Amino acid sequence: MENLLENDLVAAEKLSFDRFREEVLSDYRLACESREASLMGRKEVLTGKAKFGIFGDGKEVAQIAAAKFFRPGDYRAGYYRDQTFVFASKQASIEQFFAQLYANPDVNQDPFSAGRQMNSHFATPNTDADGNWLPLARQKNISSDMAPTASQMPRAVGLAFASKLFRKVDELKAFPELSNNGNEVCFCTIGDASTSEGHFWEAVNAAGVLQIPLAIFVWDDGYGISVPKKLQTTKGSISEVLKGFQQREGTNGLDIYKLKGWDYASMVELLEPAIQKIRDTHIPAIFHIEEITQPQGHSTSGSHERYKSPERLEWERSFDCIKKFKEWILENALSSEEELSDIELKAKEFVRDCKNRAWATYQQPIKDQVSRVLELASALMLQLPEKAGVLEAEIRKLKAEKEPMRRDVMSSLHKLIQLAGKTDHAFWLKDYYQDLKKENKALYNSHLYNEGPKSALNIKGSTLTFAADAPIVNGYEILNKYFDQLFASNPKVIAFGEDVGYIGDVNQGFAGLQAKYGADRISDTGIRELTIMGQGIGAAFRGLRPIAEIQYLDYLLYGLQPLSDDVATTHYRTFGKQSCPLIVRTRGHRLEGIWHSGSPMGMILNSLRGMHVCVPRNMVQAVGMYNTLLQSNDPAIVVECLNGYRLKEKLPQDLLGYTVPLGIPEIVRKGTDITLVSYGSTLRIVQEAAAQLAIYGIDAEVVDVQTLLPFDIHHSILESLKKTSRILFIDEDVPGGAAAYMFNKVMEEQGGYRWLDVAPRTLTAQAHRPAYASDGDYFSKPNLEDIVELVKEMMAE
Ligand SMILES: Cc1ncc(C[n+]2csc(CCOP(=O)(O)OP(=O)(O)O)c2C)c(N)n1
Ligand SMILES: [Mg+2]
Repeated sequence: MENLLENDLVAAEKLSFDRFREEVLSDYRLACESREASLMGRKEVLTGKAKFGIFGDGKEVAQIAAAKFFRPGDYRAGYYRDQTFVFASKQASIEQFFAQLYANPDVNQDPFSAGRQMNSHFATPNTDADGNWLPLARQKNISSDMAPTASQMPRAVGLAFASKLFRKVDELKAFPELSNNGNEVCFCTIGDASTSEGHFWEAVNAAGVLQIPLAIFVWDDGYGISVPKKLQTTKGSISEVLKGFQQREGTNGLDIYKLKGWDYASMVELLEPAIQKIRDTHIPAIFHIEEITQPQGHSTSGSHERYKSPERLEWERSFDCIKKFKEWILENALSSEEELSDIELKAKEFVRDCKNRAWATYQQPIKDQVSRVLELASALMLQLPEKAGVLEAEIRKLKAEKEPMRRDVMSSLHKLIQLAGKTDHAFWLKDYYQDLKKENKALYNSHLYNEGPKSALNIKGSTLTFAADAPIVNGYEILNKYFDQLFASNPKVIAFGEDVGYIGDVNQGFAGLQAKYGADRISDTGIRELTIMGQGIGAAFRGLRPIAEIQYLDYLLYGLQPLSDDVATTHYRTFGKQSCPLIVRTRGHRLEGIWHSGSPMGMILNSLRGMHVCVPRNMVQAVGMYNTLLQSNDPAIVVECLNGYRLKEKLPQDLLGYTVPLGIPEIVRKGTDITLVSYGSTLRIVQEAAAQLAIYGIDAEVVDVQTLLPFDIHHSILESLKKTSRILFIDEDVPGGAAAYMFNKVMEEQGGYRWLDVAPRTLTAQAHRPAYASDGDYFSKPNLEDIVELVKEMMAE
């Protein structure tokens, strides 16, 4: 009996040793394959088959170790060095990696970005084609990578913050598909040099305060391109300088670990309990992975021999993680030289095959296009023997293109169309040209916004209804009643920002609601606009409906980078695979002083294509816009009128049911003499001006555009202009800002110039920031008298 037991134990031990050995060798194989992908990837760029390459060589072993603890439900917010982590997590194949390197626009080949992103920018879908949320708790999730250094930090905070909500908010227990009780960890990766960015510090501080399951890995290879650590980081060590953030008995903060990037065994051993601790306790951690190398240098754009000393290069060679991994395997008798060489050889063959397949798949549709053009060209030659010379030259040129691109096809076709003139054949050429134009448009210009059922443009407007005895209340009370009903009816909605929680925002929109719905759903944050946006991005990515607040529009600049680089591009850069339905709530326009009166709408319009921009004239309209946005997956910013909270409005009957359609202006005063186009706080001044103009016998039509993005999608302003033949665009942005944008939309896009009797105008604020106090406002921004004067001038013209 005892013998039997002993035999079993021996057998079990042997089995577990075999499994262990198998796992180690499989890791070694993957490290070799990933390295080959880097080496061959670089060659593809240097031989001109790809434009640019950035690779994860030198980081393979650390990433394989980390990926072991990356579970279904977890998130990665990383950067361009993480190919091995993503391969190890089985979220990318090597063939897909090459498809992206070649910029293959077929989303089935490059499922991360459909050729829209540089290589090593990975992503996994968070919605299906109809915009329904996928079961994120059951899949490994990668939020689409970005190139700006440290831009992954704000959203990493949000991805981890969502776990805290899913764990702490009872109402969210109803969504097990989205989270397993908040047990998910966000794996965030960053280069050593990028920790110099403010984004990093703000994110670390926020994570330390919030206590969220965030694992930050710093891949420390000692350089940010050419600039060494001593010029990047105080004391030359990120873990050293972060010590004050370290969590201790009875404090918040983060755990800090130091690891060596070539030491496979120690990393695996340490990471297992460390990641589990994050999962269990939600105490975030930093893993400072030191002694990492970069065998091929930063990217294909330069060579590191220019800035690394011979000693450093020599050290990098001897501490190459794959070399060290191999030594460790041999020292521990887990394998033989022969077996490992065989693995290396097979890795090379495997990657070469993947690469060749990716290239052939990328080229095939283009080659088909070339064949079709050549066919058309030959047929044309028969019709136009007198032009045989030029046509032959064109055919030869296209045939000589060894690696043709879509643009070569378009350019050839265009030339052939010119040569074909009025021949019958021109029809076929033009037909094919138009087909390809359409196809390329779908490949390169689609998915800026949701295009399916979750597009905000699908949401129809509803009419307002009022009870016979509807009370007249302050604007902020409308919002307060609305948010109360919203939080009661939609468990996915959360709100946060500076002063949003305890006092219910500086204008009392959320007054009393934290006490009612809990300090997790309606919360105060530190003064950190960047990571407030990040909190919103991550939460939106995970299927919640965050309303993230920027206290005053003037401070949007602090949070603009993640909105512009991340939110506004998410849907586009993933070919519609990811959505980020964040609502940014802020208040602005028309108060006083350089930093409390801004209306930088041109800045917003130009940096946030990919978001909707709502500029409600009052709080009832704001409510209608929030309702519309909450039914869609598109992200948006809503700018409430700062001076509107104490203005009286009639309380509608059905706040939750009221929707304002986006891109549909409203005529707030009918008139026949001139069209005055405006929005937000300035609109009220325009309305007052219109009333005064009526006294002088001028009948102005006043149009509230309601949303700047989208803008007047049915061209209703043109209809007004057809009637009045005069138009003036008024706002309080700088000259050339949003008023110029509206002008361009109506004149060029809507063809408004055809209906003009007098020159169209814009009336804007001065170029400088507004001076303080009421006189400062009066002389800095368009005022009633300015509007009346200008309109009279236009009427007299
Ligand atoms: C905001 C921003 N500034 C500059 C760059 C250009 N840039 C790309 S990578 C890089 C160095 C990053 O070094 P590090 O964070 O150490 O990562 P590594 O490449 O060494 O892994 C720089 C300066 C950028 N992409 N984004
Ligand atoms: Mg570096």
